[in-house]
Amino acid sequence: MMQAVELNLDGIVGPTHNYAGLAAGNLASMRNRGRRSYPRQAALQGLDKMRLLMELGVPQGVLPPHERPYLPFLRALGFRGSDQAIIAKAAKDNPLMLANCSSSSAMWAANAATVSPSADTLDGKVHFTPANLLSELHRSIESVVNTRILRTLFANTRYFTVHDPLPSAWALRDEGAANYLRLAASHGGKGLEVLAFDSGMPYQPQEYLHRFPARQSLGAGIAVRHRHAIREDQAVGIQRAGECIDAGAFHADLVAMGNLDVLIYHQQAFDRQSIAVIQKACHRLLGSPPRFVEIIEDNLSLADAVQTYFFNSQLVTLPNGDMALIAPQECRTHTAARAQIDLLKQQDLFSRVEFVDVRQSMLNGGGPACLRLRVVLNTKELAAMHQGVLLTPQLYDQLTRWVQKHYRESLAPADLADPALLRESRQALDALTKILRLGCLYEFQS
Ligand code: SUG
Repeated sequence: MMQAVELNLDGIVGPTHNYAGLAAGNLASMRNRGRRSYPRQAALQGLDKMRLLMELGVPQGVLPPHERPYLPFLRALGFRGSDQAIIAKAAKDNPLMLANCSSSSAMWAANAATVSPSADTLDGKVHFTPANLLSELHRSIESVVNTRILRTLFANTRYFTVHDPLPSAWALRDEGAANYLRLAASHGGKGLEVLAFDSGMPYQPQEYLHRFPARQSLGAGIAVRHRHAIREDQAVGIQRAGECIDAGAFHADLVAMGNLDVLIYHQQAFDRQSIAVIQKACHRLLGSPPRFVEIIEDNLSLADAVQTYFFNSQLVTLPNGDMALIAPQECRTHTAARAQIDLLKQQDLFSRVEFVDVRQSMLNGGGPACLRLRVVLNTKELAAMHQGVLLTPQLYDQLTRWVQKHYRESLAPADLADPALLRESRQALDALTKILRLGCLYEFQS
């Protein structure tokens, strides 16, 4: 077995970070619609979280923001003329579409792809399936550029396969690693890949009875399992309870978190039978009983879990083998959430707790774990990927200066119509591709 690490790739918050209330079923996004946003602060908060992980000794990298407003999409919808003319016309005729093309939502990298480490796949390669993000218009735009970014970072086909996103069909809607957990004895060892889904058969009527969209299909999990060629005994599906979605937990990473042999989940997250199946499969694969912890409703209600993003903490392995919990600061002052964290620490599930301030992201319904894509890589694979995105103290300083130079302090929804915003964003991204040594990545650069 080869030594492996878990690399956290965080999405850098983009220059157009704003609150347009676009995400149906995401309570924070819906509630904060129209609020003034602070892109510079948002990006710096994200970078500070990355620096913390780096200083803890956890491998950390970055994913660049996408070009926004995304002109190619507006052109595809029939808008014609110069970039400025298109923005002016969209702002007048279809401001909602302009908002959809201006979201910085690619920052929530947990939704960028599903990743199967080489220890789990038949061909011994790391497999990526970029998510098609079909359920929300503003997010579906991300998949093309996510695919390009992943193919740039993981270009070496000897080690990596970056598939196309799944076909754009409702029965195959896919939100990536936000609905995925991997349980293993060590990062480099064989893992049990747990693929959560939100509804049963593709056209089961009950999925339409939810108040909010059920974003992850069973069909996606099955397809990912096949195309990644995950070994037979190393993949298992789990259905999420519909009540979670209606309570505002639009992804599984709002009701469960895991790392290595630890799985912490809310009582209402999954049905009991599925948990038992996973526990058994995990025991068999790991050779020892995994540590499963159920947080019961009486100790932390589903509503409080969604409000604090307790389960959206990052549970990470430190270089000394201990685990650390990187929790949103909202949990620090919340009595029930804080009590659960203290209890889990007493039970030795992790030895260290860090509270992070990612409030600008939280106001759009994205916590610490939403902001990162986990990629388990062995030593050779880590060396074979693009090194320019790996965070070092120098890169952190460069990126901080870059944000301070290019990002606006604040944005109101009406500012999305400002043609200068497009110019500024492109200048910022152009400079970023040089810092990260990415070459020509965006359409506007070609
Ligand atoms: O898809 N918010 C994102 C938050 C994603 C959270 N990710 C995970 N749980 N892994 C979403 O709902 C808000 C965008 C807006 O309103 O402009 C938004 O898309």
